[in-house]
Amino acid sequence: MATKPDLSTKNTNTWCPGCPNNMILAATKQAITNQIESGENKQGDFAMTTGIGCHAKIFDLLNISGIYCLHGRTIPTAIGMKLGNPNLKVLSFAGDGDTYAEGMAHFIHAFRYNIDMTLIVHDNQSFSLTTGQPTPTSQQGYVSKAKPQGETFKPFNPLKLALASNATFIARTSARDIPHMTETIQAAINHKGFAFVEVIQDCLIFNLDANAKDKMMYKTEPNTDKTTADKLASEFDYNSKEGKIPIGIIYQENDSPKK
Ligand SMILES: Cc1ncc(C[n+]2csc(CCOP(=O)(O)OP(=O)(O)O)c2C)c(N)n1
Ligand code: SF4
Repeated sequence: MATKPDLSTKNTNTWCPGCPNNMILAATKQAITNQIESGENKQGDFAMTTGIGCHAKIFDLLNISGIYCLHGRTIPTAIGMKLGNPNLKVLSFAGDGDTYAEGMAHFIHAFRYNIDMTLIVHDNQSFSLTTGQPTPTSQQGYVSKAKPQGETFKPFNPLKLALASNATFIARTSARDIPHMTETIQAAINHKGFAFVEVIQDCLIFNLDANAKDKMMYKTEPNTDKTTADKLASEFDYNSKEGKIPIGIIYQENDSPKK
């Protein structure tokens, strides 16, 4: 029988009380636990990288090895880790600011390289650690200290960008739904190739208008068809609080090569 994993640390939790990053941590722990208890992996198989931001504090609270990277550099560091030890299951935690702004070039090329690892983006539509500047997924009109007259730029859709970059695994889940997040993260861990999981996450302090989108969300079946994936990815307009947000495996290429 597999040993019960010990994924907690004794470090102080410095997230705001009730921050949904706690839910992402809980789901990640559960996904790793499921992998270990099913005999697929050992705790020592897992390693992580994080960016810099509120999301990155997961580094303090998840008991696996890793590197706390530079802002925007969580993906290339994870790729280096995986190339150094191909037996590792590497989880890369990133913010929307972290990955869709400063780290954007790494995000696009990671889909081409299709290295066997998992990217989890905590998308709260805000650069929260640095007090709420707008990111590339913030909605137009978002008023912050950085843009007191409101964000003027249109947000882009990272799932559509991933599809255009030939991603082999794209999923979206919600930080308000721990079982769905757990299932999605586990599927990403087991995908042979670069698995991108976008977690829609509220921030309790900044960009409050972007919060509470769960009424718009619905669960979709795992999909392997690119045209359907494009339609699913297009449903959520990051600029709007109306319409539908599909969550689940938006696209998975079945014959993705193992790297
Ligand atoms: C190279 C570099 N660029 C910029 C920063 C400043 N910085 C640190 S955290 C942060 C915001 C993080 O926002 P996001 O990645 O969206 O994560 P969140 O805090 O929302 O979880 C920024 C801009 C930095 N520390 N290093
Ligand atoms: S600022 Fe937002 S994202 Fe950061 S810890 Fe607080 S609630 Fe969480």
